[in-house]
Amino acid sequence: MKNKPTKLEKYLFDLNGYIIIKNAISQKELKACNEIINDYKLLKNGEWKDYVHGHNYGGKEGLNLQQIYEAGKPFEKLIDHPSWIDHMLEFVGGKGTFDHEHGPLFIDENFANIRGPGEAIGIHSGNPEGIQRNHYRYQNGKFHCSQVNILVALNDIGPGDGGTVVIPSSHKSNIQHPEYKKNYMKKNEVSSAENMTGSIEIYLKAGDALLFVDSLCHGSAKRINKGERRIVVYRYGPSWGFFRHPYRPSTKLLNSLTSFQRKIVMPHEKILTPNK
Ligand SMILES: O=C(O)CCC(=O)C(=O)O
Ligand SMILES: [Fe+2]
Repeated sequence: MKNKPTKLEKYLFDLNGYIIIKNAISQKELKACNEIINDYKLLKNGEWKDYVHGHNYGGKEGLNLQQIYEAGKPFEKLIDHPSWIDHMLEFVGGKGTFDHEHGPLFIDENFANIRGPGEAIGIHSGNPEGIQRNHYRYQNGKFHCSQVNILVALNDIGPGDGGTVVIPSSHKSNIQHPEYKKNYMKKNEVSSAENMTGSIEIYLKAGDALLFVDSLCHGSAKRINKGERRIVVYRYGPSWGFFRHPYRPSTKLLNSLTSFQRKIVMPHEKILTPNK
């Protein structure tokens, strides 16, 4: 059953720039995703396994498994998961306009992230940056966001585990946070998100998801505990968006998807050329 965004969720998303969806994926789905991650997590930066790429920004952000939607059915299911697909349609918006002609949505990046002790992603984003790709807009009673993320916890994320940190409402802020240091992608530097005034750390149970507009100022706390934090992130925008990184879905994946999923992964299924 599809989980439609409630009036309260729409209110809170508009107000804060994020909502939490409890039990977004089932225990069975969680187990299946984690078993697959066990097979991929030994990838090093720059290495491939099948169509999944080990990736890191060069700092202490942990390992990204880019193109995780290539890693099997449990990750394909996340493309249009009933717990959040209607939220994405609502918040990215464009229904009933020409924006939907070639597809309702587009995933421009999808990855799992595995992070160990001492690792974090520093604070980034925020409305004052004014970036087109991730902007927040509400007009004429409708949402028109350029990028909305679903971040699913694949294990419990509590104190010391390196939870995602957000500055609520910063998707509407007009002033750059005076404590903001834009250094999260520099080598060996992690600007701490958790100590910023006004920030809150989000704790999630395995299977819960954080849904947020990417212009929200966010990052993560540094992991202090032993072990690893596992999350999956899929980023949704309008069908006319483009891939963030130079990855493309494999033919194998495209052939395995439903028509609706294919439209989200590769909006223009049929390319028009003079020869066709
Ligand atoms: O790791 C997190 O909690 C946030 C991830 C994130 O914001 C990103 O990868 O852009
Ligand atoms: Fe981010």
